[in-house]
Amino acid sequence: MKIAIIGATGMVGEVMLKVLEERNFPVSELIPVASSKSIGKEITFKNKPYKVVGLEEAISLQPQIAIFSAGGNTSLEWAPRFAEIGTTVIDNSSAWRMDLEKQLIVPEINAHRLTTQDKIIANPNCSTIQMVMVLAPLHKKYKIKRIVVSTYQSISGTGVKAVKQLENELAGIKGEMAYPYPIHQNAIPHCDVFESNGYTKEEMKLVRETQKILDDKTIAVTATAVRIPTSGGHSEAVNVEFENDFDLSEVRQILNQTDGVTVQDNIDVNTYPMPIYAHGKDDVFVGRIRRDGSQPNSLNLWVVSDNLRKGAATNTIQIAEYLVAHNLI
Ligand code: 2RA
Repeated sequence: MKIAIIGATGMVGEVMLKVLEERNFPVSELIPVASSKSIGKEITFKNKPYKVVGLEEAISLQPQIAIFSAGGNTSLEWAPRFAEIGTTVIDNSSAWRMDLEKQLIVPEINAHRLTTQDKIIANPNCSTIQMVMVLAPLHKKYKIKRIVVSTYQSISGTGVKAVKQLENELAGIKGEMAYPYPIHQNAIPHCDVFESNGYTKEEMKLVRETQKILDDKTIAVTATAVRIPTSGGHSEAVNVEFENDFDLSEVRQILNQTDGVTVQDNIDVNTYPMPIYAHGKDDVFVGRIRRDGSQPNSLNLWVVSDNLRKGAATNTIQIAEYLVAHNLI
């Protein structure tokens, strides 16, 4: 497969290259792409050096697949141009996620919707992916009525500037700010920008994308997204009300049998998911599974995942693997 990685020198792009190597994706030719300031830089893939190129050169090389992680504006301008020449685009930005003509895919849940007609495929937001990975099998069994989710999001979701801000704060250095406030010893209830309804875009992604991926607009979702000074992954406290009652042991059994989900849930020995241990892994980890006695048919869960891997890079590459395996490219 001739594959282009658009944003190859960014945090997610670097993880994409790592995951392509780890999963031995059939790359016949790699085209690492970045902005003009990075053209000519050298990256290493499978112990071979590659020169970073610009978008014009990349499109002239006619890749079969182009995985984008370069921001919404680049995706809006370039994804259609690559699709026009027959490239299948998998886009990690929010640009195409809510487009009615585009698929929003978590392979374990809805890859079956993909066809050869899908030339621009949207990768969901990291905090959505980890939540629906756990909720999709439970929705199938008990039908979700309402979700209340609070997220505790890693600074890595914001990017290099945020990681640098925390490093500077820890070192007592005044530097460039990725956030309006210090992040060290803080929790900032402000991920992405605010919308007119008082929610942030990050919170509304959880609402809108969950309904699209689970294909059910009757699911009520409300979210609070908070940035915290961790680097290993996003954590989420999820309260879910079902239409139907459930049995806790059956819930655990369903989750244990779900590909890509690992149950870590034994309070007797302090076993529960934490980003420090999820970091670098592809599974979504779930624990603190307990009935919410304050209302019928309701469950509390704690969900943790590496937002750069299953929340971004790995999910895009699993989509590419599905396309190759099902001859959709
Ligand atoms: C964040 N999910 O964590 C967003 C984008 N990666 O900031």
